[in-house]
Amino acid sequence: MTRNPPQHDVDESRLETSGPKRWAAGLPGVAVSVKRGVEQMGVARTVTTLRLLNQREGFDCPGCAWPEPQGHRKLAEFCENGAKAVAEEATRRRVGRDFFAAHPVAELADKTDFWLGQQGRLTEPVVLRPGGTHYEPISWEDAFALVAEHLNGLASPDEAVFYTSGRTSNEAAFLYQLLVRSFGTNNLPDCSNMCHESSGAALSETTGVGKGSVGIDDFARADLIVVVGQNPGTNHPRMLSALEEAKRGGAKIVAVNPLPEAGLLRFKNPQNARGVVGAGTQLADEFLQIRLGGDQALFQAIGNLLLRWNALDHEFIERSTDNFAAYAEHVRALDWDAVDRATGLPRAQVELLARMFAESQRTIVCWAMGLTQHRHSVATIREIANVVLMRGMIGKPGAGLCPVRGHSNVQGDRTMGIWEKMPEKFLSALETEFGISVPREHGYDTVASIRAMRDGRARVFFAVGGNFVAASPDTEVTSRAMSRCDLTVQVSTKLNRSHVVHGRTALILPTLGRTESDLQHSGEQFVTVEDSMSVVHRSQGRLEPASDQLLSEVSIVCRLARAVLGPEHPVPWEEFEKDYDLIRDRIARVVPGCQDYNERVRRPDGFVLPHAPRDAREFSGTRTGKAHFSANPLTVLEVPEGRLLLQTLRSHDQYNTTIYGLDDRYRGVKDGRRVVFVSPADLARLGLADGEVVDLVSEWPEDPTGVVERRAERFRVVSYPTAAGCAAAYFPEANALVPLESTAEVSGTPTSKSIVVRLEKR
Ligand SMILES: Nc1nc2c(c(=O)[nH]1)N[C@H]1C(S)=C(S)[C@@H](COP(=O)(O)OP(=O)(O)OC[C@H]3O[C@@H](n4cnc5c(=O)[nH]c(N)nc54)[C@H](O)[C@@H]3O)O[C@H]1N2
Ligand SMILES: Nc1nc2c(c(=O)[nH]1)N[C@H]1C(S)=C(S)[C@@H](COP(=O)(O)OP(=O)(O)OC[C@H]3O[C@@H](n4cnc5c(=O)[nH]c(N)nc54)[C@H](O)[C@@H]3O)O[C@H]1N2
Ligand SMILES: [Mo]
Repeated sequence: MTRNPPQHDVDESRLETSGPKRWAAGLPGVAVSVKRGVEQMGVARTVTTLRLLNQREGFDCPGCAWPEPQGHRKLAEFCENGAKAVAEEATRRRVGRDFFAAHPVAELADKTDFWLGQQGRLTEPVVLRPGGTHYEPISWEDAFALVAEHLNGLASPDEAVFYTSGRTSNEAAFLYQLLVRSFGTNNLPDCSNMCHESSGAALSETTGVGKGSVGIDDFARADLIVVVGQNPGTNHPRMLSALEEAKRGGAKIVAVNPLPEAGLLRFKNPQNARGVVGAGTQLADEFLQIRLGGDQALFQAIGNLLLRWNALDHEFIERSTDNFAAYAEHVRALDWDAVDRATGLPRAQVELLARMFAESQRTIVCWAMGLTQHRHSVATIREIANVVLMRGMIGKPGAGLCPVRGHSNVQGDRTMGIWEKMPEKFLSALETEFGISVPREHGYDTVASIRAMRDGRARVFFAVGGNFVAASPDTEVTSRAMSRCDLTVQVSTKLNRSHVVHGRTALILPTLGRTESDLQHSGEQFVTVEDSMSVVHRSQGRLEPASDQLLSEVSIVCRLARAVLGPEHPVPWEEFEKDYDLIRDRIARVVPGCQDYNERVRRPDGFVLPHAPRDAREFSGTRTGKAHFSANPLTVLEVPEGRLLLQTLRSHDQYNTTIYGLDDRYRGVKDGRRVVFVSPADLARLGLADGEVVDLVSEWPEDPTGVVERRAERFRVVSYPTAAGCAAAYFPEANALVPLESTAEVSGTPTSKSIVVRLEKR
């Protein structure tokens, strides 16, 4: 079996580059949405589908977790990349039994994720038997029996791992964790382990709630918005409208990023005339081109200056926080040389940002993967919380902490119990509600799951959504780990790499997507989701399903539960499948903040989950009942001579491992993905030139073997204005370089944004 991800079905020789764009969206964005829609869906379906996207009677965009505006929605409340996400799901292309008969798995294993995804929607359950060469059709009943036989044959429930990606609805997620815990394990890794886990960890310690504290309306009221380690122009395009509105209301916007990302610099809003024919709105007032991993130092420096200037909210600090003295002592002794080395920023610019913090009465700090995927990510986010707390910027309009989530329901899945270490309160509520007993020992997160499979301690891998093999770090190790399993099961909408790198027996269970109608015994069902700002609302697909063989995720979980747990199990699985209101009645009784769930999700804009720091400036969730300042040793990522620090990021034409196309328009890349962005100064220093082809080699010290090298082959060097000493390449092509053991302290998130590499000429 090929273990290194294949590359040959994309002709990288056509690749062209033209440097970064200075503005985002505008008419090219509209044109691309329509083009992709029509290619995949045809004209009529494109019109119907896009008309329902993010409307109250329609479905939630399966793209990102950015919220919809409250009260007023425009006719087109979506962005170019949301439209691509929908086109990808609502495509008319199909993968049926003929496809699997024609293509042996060994052949499919040699295709890129791009090729696999482009084949279309999965249409019926298929199985790959031990030693088999092709996936072949299997009935749903036989598929569930097969999974049950494997699960019930394990020596312990902890030998099974149950992954979730963040598109799963609240209803399906709630039932899935109930099934897994009833079966007897907390092995519930999810994509969040690789995503915002560091944010959740830092925020629950500092504010008592592992979620953001701002609502969408706060943006228009802010006078300073700092966007750190995030590329909204590509990954949360509707956020640009909120930034534009804030800007018009007088807010200052600051971008902190190693790359000059187009969306942060200037935005041409396709929904107004200025955006269509004019120059658009300049968004960022300041751009701090920081070194990778330098943000902890930056925020300590800001803390140091705020202290020095006595720009503190004394009353708030006194009344609502603890440990301020220890923090102040630590940050007063700051080593400014270390700040220089870590950030690479001129001190004047650091001071300027500190001054903006000092002068602002309403500040929001937003961040995403640029902060969460480093060894010291949790410390970095704690440092942001420190600065926000010093200024009392939480629990008041126009201010707060804003981790911007990725997958459209990743936050909701957590609320519903998808976590390897749910708190005791939740677990005992489950037991009381259903008359069952559930385990207390923490389960495996994503990295621990890979280790367990690699070492033979886990033998069954089950995934609701996602593409575990491609999204996880250390591609070769992860592939080997998957191949060691007795059974791998993927509940999916489209073909991906996790179907072709598999266990001895493998199942693909095709499911309905967000856009499709879900008809059950009691009639058409809707599901619910939670966005990045804790708003819970309904989502209802209207399109005819891609095949009449598809089951909803809820049906799959309910039927599997009956097969695994037997007909006598106290949870009424059969009733839940017939009528999702019955699931919501239980969510209402088990999940904190979800009282009257069925009634409140039916309101036009849904409802907002409670958040004590945001709602009442209360911090009852922390250990001391107060917001917590923390003193964190400063980390400076040192890079040996001749090496670069590499981040792995998203192009404008992908959704995680789903590749929509081969262009990264805002960064000026056309027709290819195997590129590595390096600054002109570094190229000169390393003796490399734009256009040269190199291997990326990561170096990781591993005892007792010494330094272990990992290699990703054939990347085109692109001269690009990134911060000095830093490089960038696309995820998932570069995942092979991320060592499994290289994880963030506390959160365990793979360090996908700071990998030491050298570039080796071919
Ligand atoms: N169209 C589209 N939308 C998406 C996704 C997608 O793939 N496609 N993915 C979804 C998911 S799951 C997520 S989590 C989000 C991801 O949203 P983002 O976090 O915006 O995604 P990345 O492409 O990983 O970009 C990271 C950004 O942080 C910067 N950065 C990297 N390292 C550092 C650092 O050390 N410091 C600072 N200050 N900046 C840094 C990078 O230059 C880049 O601009 O988007 C979601 N939305
Ligand atoms: N190097 C590196 N690695 C990273 C990251 C990075 O920045 N750099 N980012 C990390 C992040 S932030 C995340 S969130 C993870 C993402 O990890 P995952 O969530 O595991 O990956 P996705 O690519 O989003 O999953 C795509 C697959 O989901 C399936 N799918 C799509 N819609 C549905 C649906 O409605 N139901 C079901 N059942 N299946 C569906 C399709 O089959 C599709 O192929 O990757 C992480 N990995
Ligand atoms: Mo994510």
